[in-house]
Amino acid sequence: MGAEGTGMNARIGDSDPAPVQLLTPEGERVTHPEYSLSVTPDELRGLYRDMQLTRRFDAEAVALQRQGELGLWAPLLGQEAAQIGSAWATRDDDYIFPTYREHGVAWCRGVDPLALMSLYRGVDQGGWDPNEHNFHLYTLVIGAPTLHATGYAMGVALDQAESAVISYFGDGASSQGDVAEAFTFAAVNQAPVVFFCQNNQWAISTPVEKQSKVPLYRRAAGYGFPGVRVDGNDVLAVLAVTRAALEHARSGAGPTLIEALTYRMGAHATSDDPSRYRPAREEAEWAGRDPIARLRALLVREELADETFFAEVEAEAAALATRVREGVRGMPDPDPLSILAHVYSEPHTLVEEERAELSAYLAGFTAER
Ligand SMILES: Cc1ncc(C[n+]2csc(CCOP(=O)(O)OP(=O)(O)O)c2C)c(N)n1
Repeated sequence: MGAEGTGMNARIGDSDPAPVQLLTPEGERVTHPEYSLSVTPDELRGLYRDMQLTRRFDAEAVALQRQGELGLWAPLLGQEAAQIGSAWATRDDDYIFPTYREHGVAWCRGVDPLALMSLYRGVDQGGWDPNEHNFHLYTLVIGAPTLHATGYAMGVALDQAESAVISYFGDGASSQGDVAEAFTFAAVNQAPVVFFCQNNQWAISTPVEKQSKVPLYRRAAGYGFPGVRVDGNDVLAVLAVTRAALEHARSGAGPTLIEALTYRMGAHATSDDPSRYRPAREEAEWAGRDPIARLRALLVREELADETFFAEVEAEAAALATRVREGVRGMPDPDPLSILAHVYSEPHTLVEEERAELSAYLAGFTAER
């Protein structure tokens, strides 16, 4: 079947297979000739819970930014299935390179949402210990993490470790030279890395048609590794496809490119207004493909969850929002000099000079009072 028939992306040509799907928008499980997934009812409820809690604290972060408590926030609304599904596919020993929007992946790796917010509040330069979670710091330079991930994956292979690496990036980032370099290096070195592209259709105001003449997953063929397109709003399909790609990497067979077709339902960041460039009709269409509603429909259809379960998740989400709100408001301002604390691992004369200059400048404020 041509992908156009799926209504997923009218811009994709007839020769492309339909994106991998294991759960229809109506919440019905379907089979796929190449991908299957065995999940317990507990796991299905766990996936739902993670998506719902992530959505809740993401919404809270947007509200906090509007109240002036955060400098900026990049909402993940709409991308919960792509993130939770792919994160669930990773093992603890796998290493993850996120962009700046991977709040759901961070959540699944045990990174506290408050740590993410401390970065966006500007009171912390990172917020978490990457080695504690095997989850690298957020990177705002688009495309760059694909290179970091490839280098790291080559190291993993040299160490003969049996883990894999996953690198997140967007449809816009796919146009960066860094990504082309990462693909080449990963391919020729058979690096154990999965390139996970969340094609959320827009790179700020630039639509995906301006990024590529072919569907993004097809780019992989030119570099000599497999590319697969998955329905990014289907958490089960994303889990199955990412799990297979990570296994492929761990087995020494090299990289895979996954293109998860999804939609950024909110603004690119809180400084952006998508109504200025995005058709309302398109937004409405994608609202009908909500990833959380889809899994909820399955849970209801198969009687795997009742109203008590949904109410419990709601209550947990509300408690998380409260914790996040109070935590953000209570964050102390950092010592201004701490910005120079980790420039080099050893003392450095230039840094010391800057520290003295900044100290004198700050002392001026006290003297004036
Ligand atoms: C190297 C670089 N160039 C430009 C920017 C400015 N910029 C920030 S986000 C963005 C668009 C990214 O779009 P995409 O990769 O599709 O990811 P999304 O934000 O949609 O998740 C751009 C151009 C940047 N951060 N880094």
